[in-house]
Amino acid sequence: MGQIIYMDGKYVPEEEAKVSVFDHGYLYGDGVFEGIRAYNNSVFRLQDHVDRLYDSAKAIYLEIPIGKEEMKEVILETCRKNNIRDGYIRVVVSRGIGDLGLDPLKCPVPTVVVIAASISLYPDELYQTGMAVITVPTRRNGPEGVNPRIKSLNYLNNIMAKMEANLVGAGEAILLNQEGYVAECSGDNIFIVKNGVLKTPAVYMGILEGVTRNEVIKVAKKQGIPVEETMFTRFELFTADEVFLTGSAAELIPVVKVDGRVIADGKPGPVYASLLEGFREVVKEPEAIIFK
Ligand code: PXG
Repeated sequence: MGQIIYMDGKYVPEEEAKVSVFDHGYLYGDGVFEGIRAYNNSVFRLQDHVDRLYDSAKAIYLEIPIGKEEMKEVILETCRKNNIRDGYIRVVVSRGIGDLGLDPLKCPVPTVVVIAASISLYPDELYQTGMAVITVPTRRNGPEGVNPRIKSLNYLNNIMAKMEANLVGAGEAILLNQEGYVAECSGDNIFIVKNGVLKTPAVYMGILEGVTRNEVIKVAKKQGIPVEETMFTRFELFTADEVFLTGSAAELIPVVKVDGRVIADGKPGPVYASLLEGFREVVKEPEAIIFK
């Protein structure tokens, strides 16, 4: 069955959900987006995602034509229209239709799209055996350009990194920042465990402040695991006791090899297992309920 898409104030069949070739989201990657999970009839951390969307928009001088409360209701209603209780939601706000020039002032009305789809989960096996990843030559763009805190439609940097990983059969790409410190992956944040301490790059290192990342930090604190938001290099990755990645789609994924170095004994570790269990408890808590 075709999906129902929210587009510019209307719920339309997917065949009718078409974006103009003059939309600056298409012409220039000029826009912002969110990827959100629904679990168990509830949208996970809806407020956090909506806040990040509006912050991203603000940073690129984009005024979203509806308010946050209406946006939350639109996201929930799009889930209802597609009968989604567990799924993956994509919100896209682009600059809108303009002319072929760069000037965003020629785009009077932003385009707003919400898609609520079922999620294709990663194979269970990945969570048991872990993933091999590499650091890639493409660096995370610095905050002096398109700040990595902006979840912009301009993901070319991340896509190049992902290609570099794909080409050598690695599951994800770790990007270093401009100074050579570990930043994050193409679509996930990164954590290491060393001597019982959980470490993740600080937001000022030039990363997207992941909703899953922040949740994992909270779960760790609740479990009494010390957490440091800090900076570290590839050396700390290679010599870590545990490495794992976080993201809305992936949740928590263990990493067992980085650039050919086997991490510890090559198996997902106990801190990872405990955090995954804690996280999967948290997502069960009812929050932004879809069907009342
Ligand atoms: N860093 C980057 C650069 C991201 O794009 C995350 C971290 C994790 O953030 P959340 O809030 O989801 O915990 C993301 C999220 C995909 C895909 O298909 C992933 C993301 C965006 C679009 C697609 O893997 N990213």
